[in-house]
Amino acid sequence: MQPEDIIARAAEVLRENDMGEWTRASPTLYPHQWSWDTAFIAIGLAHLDSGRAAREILTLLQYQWKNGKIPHIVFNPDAPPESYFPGPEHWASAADSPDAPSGPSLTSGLCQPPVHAIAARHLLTVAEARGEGVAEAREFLGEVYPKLFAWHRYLATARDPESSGLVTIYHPWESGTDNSPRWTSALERVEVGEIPDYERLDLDHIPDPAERPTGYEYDRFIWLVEVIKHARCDDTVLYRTSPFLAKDVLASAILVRANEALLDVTEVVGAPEEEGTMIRAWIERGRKGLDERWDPGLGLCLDYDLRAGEPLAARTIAGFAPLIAGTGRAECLERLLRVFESHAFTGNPDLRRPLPPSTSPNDMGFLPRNYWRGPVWPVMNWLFWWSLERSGEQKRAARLKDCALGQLSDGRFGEYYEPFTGEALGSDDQSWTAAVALDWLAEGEQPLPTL
Ligand code: 9WN
Repeated sequence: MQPEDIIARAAEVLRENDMGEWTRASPTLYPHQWSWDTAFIAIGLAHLDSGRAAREILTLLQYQWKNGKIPHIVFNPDAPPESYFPGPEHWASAADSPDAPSGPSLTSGLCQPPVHAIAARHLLTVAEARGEGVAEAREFLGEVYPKLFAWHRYLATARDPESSGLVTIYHPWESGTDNSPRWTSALERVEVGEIPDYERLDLDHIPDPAERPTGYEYDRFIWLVEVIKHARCDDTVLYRTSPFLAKDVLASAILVRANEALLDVTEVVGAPEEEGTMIRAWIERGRKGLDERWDPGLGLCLDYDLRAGEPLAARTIAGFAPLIAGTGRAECLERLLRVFESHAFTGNPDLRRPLPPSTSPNDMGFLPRNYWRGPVWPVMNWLFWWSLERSGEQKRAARLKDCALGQLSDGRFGEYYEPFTGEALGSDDQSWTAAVALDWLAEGEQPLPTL
């Protein structure tokens, strides 16, 4: 496929998944609105229709919880019954939380990595570059700023009572990298209590169950949902009771960059000076927190299990968190780049393309077809490309982008890809895959379609 065909197909995928004011994550496997997917989708949509991109984010924010939390799923009331588990019925009791948005129960009680401010800021960048819709983009930032500030404050307080600079999660789904070996040992320590009978609806939408998490993992995922519902999603209670309590370095790194984006927004919207001061402090604290989780032996940054009181050793893409955060320590960045390009990651000679496998082929938990245990995720390629550009690594960024686009020239817009064969896995026509392709190609010579 040529770039113009990739653009046309990507726009078609977003059109097919467009539900009016929001976009489903994929046609059948994920018929609802997901939190971090929304942010990436808006980054792509910005090139096709800036107003629609703004509405994508605004729709999600309508369901923001009173404590600032942006829920990880907003359920589509029109999705076919039995299309996704756990669906809205399963989360119904989360609406009992005093922090839940009023109205019918339409959200999960979890959250996901905070890409939203990066996406919101991106809308203005795209408008400025195109010389079109700048006033509207500024107006949009004025509308979302207080909500994004509340979201980041929630993460900096309720999700970090230790003021460590690192975000705490109660469930692997909150990391967005659900069954990554990052969480294996913490999950092994979870003793599963009584869980309701459930059916794995996800397995109906993919050709091979080996591409999805195992039953062992799902039992733990569902048990943790029970624990969270039982605590009425109360952060203070969960700090006491959740058997899974971990500091997530990837979400924390994304938060550092999202806070930088939010700081830019404070200037655009003329936010109170003390809010800018708070955001600056969060950025500094986030970088320091990541520094403290650096493992010199592995040359990676490691998550931390608060329950066990120990680092969670695994070689996964999350280990490159300081690269994403743009950490101040040059020796750390150099070492990270060496590891990124070593046999353990993109330099592995057997890879179809030098793209980062979600888990290193040298890690014990590596499985090349299984979800976050090895496959390459296009949306993560975008995150690394974007971070490399921001770290002044233009050449490396360009190489990564070319390889990532080469992978997408199969036109399938897979959710993830087998690293050695390049086969598309999981769902086809995944919205965020199409969105990042559009963002990569939008600056080229090719004319862009409208949505
Ligand atoms: C659970 C929608 C989401 C992504 C996650 C990805 C996957 C859900 C699932 O799909 O998670 O949230 O059912 O497997 O892991 O990152 O946001 O695309």
